[in-house]
Amino acid sequence: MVFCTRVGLTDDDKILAEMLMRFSQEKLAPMAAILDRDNLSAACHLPALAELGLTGINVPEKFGGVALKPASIVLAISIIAQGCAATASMLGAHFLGTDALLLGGNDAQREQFLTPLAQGKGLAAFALTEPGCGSNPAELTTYAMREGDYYRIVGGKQFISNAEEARTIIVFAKTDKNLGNKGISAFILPRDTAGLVIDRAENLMGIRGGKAYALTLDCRVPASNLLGNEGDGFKLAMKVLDNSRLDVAATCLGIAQAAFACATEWTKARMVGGKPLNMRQGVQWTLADMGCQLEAAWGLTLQAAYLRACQQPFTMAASMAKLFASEMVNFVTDRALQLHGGYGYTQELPLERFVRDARIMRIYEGSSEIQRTVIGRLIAN
Ligand code: COS
Repeated sequence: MVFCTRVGLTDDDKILAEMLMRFSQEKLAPMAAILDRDNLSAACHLPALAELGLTGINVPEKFGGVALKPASIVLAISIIAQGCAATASMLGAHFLGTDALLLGGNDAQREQFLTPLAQGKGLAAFALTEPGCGSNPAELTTYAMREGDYYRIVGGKQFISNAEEARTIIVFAKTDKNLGNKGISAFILPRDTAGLVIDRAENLMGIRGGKAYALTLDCRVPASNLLGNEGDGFKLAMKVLDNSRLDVAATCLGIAQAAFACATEWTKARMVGGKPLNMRQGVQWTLADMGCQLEAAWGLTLQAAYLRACQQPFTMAASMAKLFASEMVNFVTDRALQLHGGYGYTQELPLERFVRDARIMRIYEGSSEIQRTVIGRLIAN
């Protein structure tokens, strides 16, 4: 399948795709199994990602980025994920933090904090989830109290990707305990802030190179580190998540593309009863179902990217893309493993890793159930 013949992609995207495909296959793919097996951080790839401008593809040039259009961002993330899903996931978490600065920050905050992140001088992280709340951020219990020219932030966070490796963490905290989601504010927290304690990384089933940590906070940040006004945090998080759901869909496309490629090659080469596996009707039907699902997910994802590029509302389209692509990648990786038989279940081949990597896609950055809630509410209204 040729990426750049897809609707919405251009000749420039073809050049981008060829360059990234080389990087993904030559640099990322050979390391992917090692990061997974040895539980190492994909942050080892940060210098190379920065050199290619990938740390700032969502950021305008004015703030150190390279400002790709949304469809090109989808393309880029999908190609990174083909080589190493953990690296794509780490970049996705970086974009959560940088998008928050871009959408919620003033120019002084962007210059100070966003520019070095876009240039890849460090990673960003986005600390919304807590031990007691993931799907419903309105229930978060980390508090921020104004103390003169500072805010004191006290609480705990859970499953925060990139936290240990980050240069800057965007932290969400209640500035008014009585206002539900309208009492949530967002703060810029430099990683070296005193009182920030980062626990050891979680031992994850998949995406093991995309590290996630628990945080304990009793920190002070300058009042100028507040993003927007007090109470703006929830809507900012929702806007950032609209973007990030496209990034997750793109990661799903990349993992599924890699699994599908393995399946098509394997079934062509594997002989059963004197003919290649892919000459069997049952196998062809499985490949057909996988291909249809993958193409449908591409369609939904590029449609959402198109709406985003046109500055049209794209919340529903992003949720549809994330929901469908995350379910799709679980289907495609499962069928790809099945077509490989016993070999697929071994760590000699990447199929079992693809299956493990795919599983979190239905959970993080809004579970499938949350996406159905977002879509269902928008349809009903
Ligand atoms: N963009 C901008 N504003 C949005 C928005 C979006 N995508 N979604 C909601 N809002 C606004 C609403 O318009 C509403 O504004 P007003 O109060 O001015 O009317 C406000 O935010 C509250 O919206 P809503 O009532 O829908 O909030 P809920 O508390 O019911 O939120 C969902 C429901 C499910 C949408 C939300 O809690 C959610 O997305 N949860 C999942 C969080 C998540 O993905 N966590 C993963 C970890 S973070 S990496």
